[in-house]
Amino acid sequence: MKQRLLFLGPPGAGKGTQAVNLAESHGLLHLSTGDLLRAEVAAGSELGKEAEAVMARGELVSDGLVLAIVRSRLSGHDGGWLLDGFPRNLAQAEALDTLLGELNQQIELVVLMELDDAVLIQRLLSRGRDDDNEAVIRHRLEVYRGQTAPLIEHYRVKGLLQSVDAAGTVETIAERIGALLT
Ligand code: B4P
Repeated sequence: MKQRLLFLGPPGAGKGTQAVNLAESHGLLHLSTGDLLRAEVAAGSELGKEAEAVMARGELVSDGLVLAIVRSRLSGHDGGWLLDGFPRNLAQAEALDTLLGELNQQIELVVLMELDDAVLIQRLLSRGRDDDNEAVIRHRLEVYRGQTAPLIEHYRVKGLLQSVDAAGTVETIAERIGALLT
């Protein structure tokens, strides 16, 4: 059973939704950089203050901040993990490769969740988080296409990438992902 996983896909594809369920059912460490950054914002920490305005605009928080968070959580963790929303650009992916080399760990599977823009936008508008208004959502989609989508090729050439149709019920999509883990 694969237990070092990475979820990739546009905002609203359901990465967080699937990651929470899968991490719980398989006993994996769930590392969502979005959730961790929102927790820093809520706590009013220096890091949170730096991240807040960037997130509200739908842009990416600086690589250094995000990497520090990921490094502190993965170091000293020997079990399985699920990275959700990280890496988000090539610099983060390369830094992750270096970090995992240091920790003597390897990604076993990258799940790419694919969904049409119209459905993504609808899902995010119904969620209604602070950064879920239409203008910001459209900007997040542009940032995804420009900065995150190149990671698809990065992981495809490593032979790690599997695509999943992210349309349908939460349960149906969970079954599709579960079938890739054996
Ligand atoms: P994230 O927190 O990663 O959030 P997301 O990509 O918008 O959402 P996700 O794909 O996880 O969708 P979800 O399951 O919630 O990023 C937010 C911001 O944080 C970024 O814009 C950036 O500023 C910053 N950030 C995060 N990571 C970063 C990094 N590495 N580097 C720099 N900056 C970073 O689902 C969305 C909605 O759809 C929910 O309401 C859900 O209930 C619904 N849904 C899910 N599955 C469904 C289904 N099957 N059917 C119907 N609805 C469904």
